[in-house]
Amino acid sequence: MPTFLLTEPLHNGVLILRLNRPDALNALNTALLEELADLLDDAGLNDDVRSVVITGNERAFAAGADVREMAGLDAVGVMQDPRPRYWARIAAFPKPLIAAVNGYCLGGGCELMMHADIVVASSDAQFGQPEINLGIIPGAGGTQRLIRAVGKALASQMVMTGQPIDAERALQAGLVSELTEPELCLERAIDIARRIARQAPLAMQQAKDVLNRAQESHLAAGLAYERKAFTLLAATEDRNEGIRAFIEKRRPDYRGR
Ligand code: CO8
Repeated sequence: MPTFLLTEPLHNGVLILRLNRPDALNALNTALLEELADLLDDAGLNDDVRSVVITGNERAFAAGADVREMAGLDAVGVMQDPRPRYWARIAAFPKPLIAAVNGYCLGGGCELMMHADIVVASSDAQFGQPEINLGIIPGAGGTQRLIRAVGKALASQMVMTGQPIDAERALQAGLVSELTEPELCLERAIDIARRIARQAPLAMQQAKDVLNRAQESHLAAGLAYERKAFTLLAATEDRNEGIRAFIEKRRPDYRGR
């Protein structure tokens, strides 16, 4: 049974995951990351799960990797650390992942947030990569994903100074897609997740795959990849259903086939 992650019963195809280490501002220890990787693996295989919302509490999405746990690791310990494997499984989650971020979103927490496809942030959220203050650097994609999200100057400033940016700045920089009042953040993320959950699942997974590919490939390769995915979807029943429903002026009934 998970102990550091709370789940809510699946509703309208949306699974809600809540990071649950309130005494440590949801610091991501190894056990929490393993639970998260396991849950996302299961959600990826469960046809009833169409989208996932991940959130923390009102004080913190997550304040980083667990510094106390890290303190016990020497170079060999870091080399043998199982966490990179958990991060890889989180990154491979094939369905839409929406983060609802209140409060601190720092270090490994910011890196986890950047694994989400869509981020809704509360006006009180703070985003940062403070690892430099500990004599280290981000180790779960923080340099690479941040620079792709906000560009070189702001990413360098955040990584090199360790100082966080506020929610307004994160919105301007494109790190998050929407801002809300603190008490509305989760609700808005669930709204978005529900809307996504109503769409054709195979098209949604292809959309995620192709969007992610854009971060890793040059334009011509990305366009070719998009074209292949677009063509593949022409073989699905849901594509025919979607187009037929439009013409017949009714709601589509998608089956994931
Ligand atoms: N790890 C462990 N415990 C934490 C962490 C953390 N990252 N952050 C907060 N806590 C704990 C505190 O120790 C404290 O516990 P206690 O009450 O037992 O002393 C409790 O949470 C509450 O925290 P504070 O009392 O410090 O709360 P404040 O409101 O005063 O301050 C801050 C909030 C500013 C967020 C402060 O807690 C802080 O600076 N936290 C550390 C932030 C940080 O440095 N994060 C980066 C960590 S390093 C990292 O993420 C590297 C990722 C690499 C991943 C590689 C994987 C392979």
